[in-house]
Parts: sequence; C-alpha cells; structure tokens
Amino acid sequence: ATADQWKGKSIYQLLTDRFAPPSDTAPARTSPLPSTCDPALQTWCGGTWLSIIDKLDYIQGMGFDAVWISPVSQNIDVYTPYNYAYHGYWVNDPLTLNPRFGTSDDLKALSAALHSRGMYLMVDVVVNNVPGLTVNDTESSKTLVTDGSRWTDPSEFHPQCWIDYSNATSIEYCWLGDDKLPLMDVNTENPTVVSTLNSWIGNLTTTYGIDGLRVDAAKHVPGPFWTDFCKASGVFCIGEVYGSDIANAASYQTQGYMDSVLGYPLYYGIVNGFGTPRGNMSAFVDIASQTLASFPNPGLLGNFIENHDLPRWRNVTADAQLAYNAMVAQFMFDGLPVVYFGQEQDFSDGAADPYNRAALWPSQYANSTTYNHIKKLNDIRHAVISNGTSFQGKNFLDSQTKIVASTKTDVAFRKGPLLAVLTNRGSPSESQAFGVPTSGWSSQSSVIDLLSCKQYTVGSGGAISVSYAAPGYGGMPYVFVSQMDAQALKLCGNV
Ligand code: ABC
Ligand code: CA
Repeated sequence: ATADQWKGKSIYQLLTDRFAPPSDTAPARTSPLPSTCDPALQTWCGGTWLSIIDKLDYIQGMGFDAVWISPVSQNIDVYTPYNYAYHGYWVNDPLTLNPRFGTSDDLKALSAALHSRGMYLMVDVVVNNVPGLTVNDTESSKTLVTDGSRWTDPSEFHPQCWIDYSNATSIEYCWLGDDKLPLMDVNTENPTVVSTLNSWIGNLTTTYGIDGLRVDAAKHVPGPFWTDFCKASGVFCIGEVYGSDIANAASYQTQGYMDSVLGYPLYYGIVNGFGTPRGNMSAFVDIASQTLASFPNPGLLGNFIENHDLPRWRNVTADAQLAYNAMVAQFMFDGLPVVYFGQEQDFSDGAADPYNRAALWPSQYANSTTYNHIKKLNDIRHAVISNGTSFQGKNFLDSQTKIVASTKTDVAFRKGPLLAVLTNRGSPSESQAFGVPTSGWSSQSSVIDLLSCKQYTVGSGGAISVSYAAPGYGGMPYVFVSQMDAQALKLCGNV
C-alpha cells in the first residue's frame, strides 16, 4: 500500500515472540515452551505468526487497522552475552525467514487473515547491521564471525569503529552494539549488497502481501540508499530515526529518503509535557510547533508514547489521567497513532529493555479501561474520517493540527472538526478550570466532549471553559466537536 493509502490508519505494534502463545492451531516453534515468560531471561517465549492470528479480534476490537510485527528474517540462534534473539532484531540473513516464528505459509496466512479484515500488515526490516560473534581462536586472539550471515566478504562491511553520536559520518558508517555483541555495519554502498537487498525487498513485499515497512536504524544508513530501497519495496516506508533532532528527522521527507519516520521528536514533547504532573507543557508546545513547521507531511508521522526500546509510559508515570491525556495527544495530533502492545493493559514494569517486552498473555487480553479509552480514540478517528466531517472547509486528515491556546499546565489544539483540550495536572481533583479563549465555534453554540459525551455551551467570543474537578479524579482530557457533528458521528447516542 502507498503512503496515501496509509493516511488515517492506526497501527498496533507487537513483538511476535511476546504477543500470543501458540495454541493447537499455532504449533510451537520453541521447545520446551517456558511455563512463564520472564523478560529478564531474554529468551523465546513461544509466540509465532500463526498465534498472532488467534488474537486479531483483540487488536481489531480496539479499533486498529494495521499491525506492525517485529522482524521476520532469520536471526542468530545461539547464546550471546545478551542471551537470545527472541526480539528478532539480530538478523543475520534478511533473505531467509526466521523459523522461530513460523514458515512461509504461516506468514502468508497472517497476511491473508489481516487482509480479510481490511487490515494492513507492516513488517520491521533490519538491513544496517548483522550481529558479529566473538570467538577465541587461541588464548590471545579473538575473531569476529558472522554466524550464518548473508554477508561474509570483508568488502560487505564498513571497517570497525564504534559510533560517536556527535559525528554524523560515524553514525552512518560505524557500528552499533558493543564489545560484547558487535552489530557489524553492512556496507550499504557495495553494489552487490545494494542489488541483493533491493531485489529481496521487492520480492518480500509481493510474496507476503506486506503493506508497509518499519525501517530499523534508518539514521545509520546514508539516506540515498533508502530512496532506492523503499522504491524497490513498492510500499509505505516509515523509518526509525531515534532522537530528538527535528531537522534531521524531517530530512527523510524533505530529501525523499522515505515516506515518513516515527515521531521521536513528538514523543519527547509528550514525555516532557505529560510525563510528570505539572510537567513542562511549553516543551510540548515548542516541539509540536516545530514538528508541524518542519515536516512537509506531518500527517504520516508515526506517533507513539512507548515502544520496545523505551520505558513503558506507566513506568514513566503511574498517573492514569496523565496517560489518558498523553494518548489523546498521540491520537489527535497529525500522524498515524502507533500503540505498543501492553500499553492498553497499563503495563508498567519496564524502565528499559528487556523488561519493557513482557508477554501480553498474563493480562488475559482483558477489556480494560485503557483498552476502551484507546478504542474510543480509534472510533473518533474512524468516524470523523469516514464521515468527512469538516471545519471551515477542512476535514480531519487534510487539515494540519493547530495549537490554539496553552498555559503552563494546559494545551488546546484543533485538527479539522476536533478540538482537543488537555492538561498535565494529573489525577487529583482540582477546582481549577482552563479556558480556550477562541475555540473557533460561535458564542452560544453547543459542543459535545466526545470522551464524556457531555454537552457544553460556547461562551462569549467563542470561549470554552473546562473544569478539572470531578468526583474522585480530575485532570481528564476533552475532545470537542460541534453538536451537529456529534449527531452525525453517532458516537454519543442522541446528543
Ligand atoms: C541489547 C540488550 C540490552 C542491552 C543492549 C546494550 O544490548 O538486549 O539489554 O542494554 C536490538 C535488540 C536489543 C539489543 C540491541 C543491541 O539490538 O532489540 O535488545 O540490546 O544488541 C533499533 C531497534 C532495537 C534494536 C536495534 C539494533 C535497533 O529498535 O530494538 O536493538 O538492531 C540506537 C539506534 C536505534 C536502535 C536503538 C536501540 O539504539 O539508533 O536504531 N533501535 C541515543 C541515540 C540513538 C540510540 C539511543 C539508544 O541513544 O541518538 O540513536 O538509538 O542507544 C535523547 C536523545 C537521543 C538519544 C536518547 C537516549 O536521548 O535525543 O538522541 O538516543 O534525549
Ligand atoms: Ca551503517
């Protein structure tokens, strides 16, 4: 699928090994299966491509229309100083499937199952590096071997050096990983490497009906490589450009390296703004404004508040209302929401890798409050998108987010027909209010908060005032729409 077709989608990110355990229909590829999945052990817990199929109702029931799965390619299958490659990122041969997660037919079955539900499949691809294993030939000499790697010739690698993050060239040509487990940097200028990878990616997407790619370590490969690689893939590419540098992230769109990138800058903005009670809202406003100004197409950014490399949101802050506000920012801002599995179950263990990768099954896939909050946010997006609801001639997808008011603790932004009013005051109930002086709606008109389905009357000059006092808790987010639109959207019954 193209970038245009991805516009408006909402993505659920999962690690294949950890999302769902094998059942009778999904034979185990790991034996013996552990009786409990302890993330500290950094080993396989048994999830497969077929086991994902068993739980698609759970994902679709939350309103997602795309699933991003961890890398599908073969990994080293040996013990390392960081234990085993359960996460799938230690790809040694992009061209071969990872037998831990199933067969070629299994991956086709997952793709078909998603498509029959009208959902897209996004696959994570790792081409920048392959793991190198250190072996002791003799007492004194150590050699690096590329166990089972596609690449063996020295010309297929960049010479060894560790990345110095203050040096742009080093970021592209030196090595990720560390002494214990070097990630050997593939020579992505070598013509054989380039043509092998380009023909592989075209084949992969067509053979398995892959609709989009999450491009691992995008900032570690010179951009022009991606232009051709993504073209050869024939599908939407969203790159991982880890870091807060907005100009650098935006260059992937301005230079035409790929369709889009994950919203790392906005992530830092959301953490600064909503990661602590009465946090730094002006940092959120700054980053959000710069993001809007810097990316030619912010509507394609992948907006997240946690992932497999970052702390769980609820580890950053336990406060539920802060999480709900952060999620409204994640869903209502320009871009595609990307929810990391477990976010909907309030997983809070996991300040870092590997603890942020717990198996989902102990949650029993519960119909939790947060699951329903996410469902509501997806429902709102779907309703405004499919209904074409517009404001001043602009619909949700075609209008750019606009920040209309902010204070130290509050922010209001409009996207098309919706006005989000958020706070970082947190859960304690406060007899405090926040006023949006110019909501865009006319005085005395009626608006509905789609999260509570309550009606509000717009005050003079178009002002809306919200209160942060509520029985038992405060600090809730609001998503307003005009009453007429609310009736058309049918999200709040007969309002
Ligand atoms: C293993 C162990 C861990 C151990 C670690 C050292 O080694 O499991 O317990 O702590 C895979 C596995 C990992 C594994 C690594 C290394 O390989 O999943 O479990 O860790 O063996 C992608 C994937 C990631 C994957 C790889 C490698 C790449 O999402 O899962 O890891 O194929 C860098 C890369 C980025 C990479 C990330 C993990 O590391 O750029 O592609 N992710 C700075 C840099 C970033 C850097 C980040 C973390 O540090 O700028 O480029 O990401 O090292 C902000 C700044 C940022 C700064 C952050 C920390 O602070 O603005 O720039 O980021 O304020
Ligand atoms: Ca590189």
